[in-house]
Amino acid sequence: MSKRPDDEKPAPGILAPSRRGLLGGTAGGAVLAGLAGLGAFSLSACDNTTKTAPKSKSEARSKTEVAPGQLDDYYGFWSSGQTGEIRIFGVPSMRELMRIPVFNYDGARGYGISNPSRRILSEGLLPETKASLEKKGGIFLNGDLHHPHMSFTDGTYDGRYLFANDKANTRIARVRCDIMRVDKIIEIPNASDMHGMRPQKYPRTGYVFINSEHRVPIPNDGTILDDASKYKCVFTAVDGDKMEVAWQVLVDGNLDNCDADYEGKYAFSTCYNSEEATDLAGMTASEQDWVVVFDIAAIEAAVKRGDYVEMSGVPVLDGRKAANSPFTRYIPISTSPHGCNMAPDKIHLVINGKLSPTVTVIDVRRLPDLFADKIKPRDAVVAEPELGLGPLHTAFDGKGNAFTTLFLDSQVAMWNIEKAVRAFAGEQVDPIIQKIDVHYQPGHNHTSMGETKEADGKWLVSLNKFSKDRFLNVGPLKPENDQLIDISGGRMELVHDGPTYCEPHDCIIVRADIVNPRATFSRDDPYFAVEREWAKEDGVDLETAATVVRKGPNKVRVYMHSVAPTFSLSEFKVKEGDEVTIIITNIDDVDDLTHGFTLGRHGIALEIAPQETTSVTFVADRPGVHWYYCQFFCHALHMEMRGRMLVEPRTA
Ligand code: RUQ
Ligand code: CUA
Repeated sequence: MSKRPDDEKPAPGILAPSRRGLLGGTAGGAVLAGLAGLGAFSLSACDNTTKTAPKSKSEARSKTEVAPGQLDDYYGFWSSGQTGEIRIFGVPSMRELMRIPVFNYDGARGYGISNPSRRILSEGLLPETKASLEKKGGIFLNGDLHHPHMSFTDGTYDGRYLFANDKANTRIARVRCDIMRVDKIIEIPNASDMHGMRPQKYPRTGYVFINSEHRVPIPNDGTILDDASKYKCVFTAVDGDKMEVAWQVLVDGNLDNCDADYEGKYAFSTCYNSEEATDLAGMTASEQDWVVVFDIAAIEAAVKRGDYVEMSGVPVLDGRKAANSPFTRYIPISTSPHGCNMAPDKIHLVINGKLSPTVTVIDVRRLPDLFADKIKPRDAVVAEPELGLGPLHTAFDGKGNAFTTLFLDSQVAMWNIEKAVRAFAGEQVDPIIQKIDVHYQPGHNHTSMGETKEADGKWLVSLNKFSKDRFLNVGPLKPENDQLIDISGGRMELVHDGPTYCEPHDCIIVRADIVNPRATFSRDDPYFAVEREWAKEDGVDLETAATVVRKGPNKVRVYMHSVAPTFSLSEFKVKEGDEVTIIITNIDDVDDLTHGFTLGRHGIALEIAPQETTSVTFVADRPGVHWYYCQFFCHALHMEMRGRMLVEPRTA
């Protein structure tokens, strides 16, 4: 293949060091070895390792600039990988606006400290996990959040919820978009390391589909390590309304990423390690893996009939290949496919090759025939364009074009779906429109509204795993580089470099009118239902409270409220050894007037949003005076917003 005229020219005078050299010497070596086996090294794109500079600095700046006081057109919801939180960005300014703690501990906001957050972090854990955490503080402090996705109604975002996976501790979380806080987290049974996750698009979410990536022995009781036949992998549908597992399907291989169609009929997962090995050499030995298609109606009917085995309280169906299952079909794809992206045309599903330079396009209209065994699995494939090295994820502009990240080439390829279909049918037509360099090694990419039927073709973000020389050197660990690309003109133009803390895997870009969070809490919010119950039981009015209620010889509840710049209790007394619960209500009813409650030398900090009630429980084991203060700047006399807790020594 010769170099395309449209390939981006190097910026004058800038020569980039070779990233390929680096990868060849490290973990990339294994990937490259796999690629060599596939004979994929004939692409000239390999040689294109130059930097891209925007046409002119001021031109690029004017496109992304959101002037002081002006608002962005889009909310970006960014994952943060091993940081465990979701970040809210403004697009196109790429300013980070807020963070939502999800699986992580956040001392700024008391997430992992306050009772409401600890309930969320502990309640949905499996019994064996709860038991194991008992001696370790009761909650996990970390997570690995790869995929944030919004709930859908009729094929587009509906602004209700965000869902996110935790690969590290096998969980899934739901964020309420009205308050931008997590309200439920559940651990998935019979699984290990939840990875690919997508909500049902139609008729609504509905299900959240989630893949367990690593295969584990079932039962995983310590008696099995080497017997690969005992290792299992499940595809899980979580009921997004109830946040409970609806059903699981046993599959062959390791599942990776997933997506759902626009008709509510099918879900799809990429699947590697068809070899079912437990080491790298074994996992990449075969030249072929699959995309697994799940027939949702067939699965639901079987669950209804009771046609399943129950494992850990969950219906599990057999969708393995050898079982000739009515629930699944396995479409062969070259080895180790990764991203799985449904196009907004509602017809084409794009499977990204990773170790193969191709993406495979499936026409979902052929799937009924596939399930009826009228066609062979590969007959559902309608295109397989060769795009470059290491295709990982694909995004769409809603105008028939697709954008695929090329991890090894450090490029994004823009290509036309229809032309790819025609080329596959034998026509002499090149589906590739343009390639640009990104810096460096892109993983996910995402377009504005791109995973919905309202894809608008304005912006593309390339989430690059390495930034290396693009920013000031900050030490051995560098930020990632999330690059903003303008696609509104029917071509790609790189307009912004955005450093991000480890490690955004994925993001979504949502039109601003869809997201409408509250400015203050509602007083009957379920977030603090438990605290309301306590107050009722104790005959306390939360909004006027200033009282200590003794609940037993070693147990007290302290009720107070805050109004800038005072706490309703400027002092209170408890006894050494008391289990103390402080229940505090911010009665300020003003936008942006958050108070805090920090209790010195007790590791306690709370965020109390306007009209919110929260609480914290601890043992008062240090006799003496301990100051508490407000840590969110709230008033000219914010520094004075404080009080004292006296812990009286127990004499008897
Ligand atoms: S996966 S780099 Cu965790 Cu989203 Cu593809
Ligand atoms: Cu209240 Cu600072």
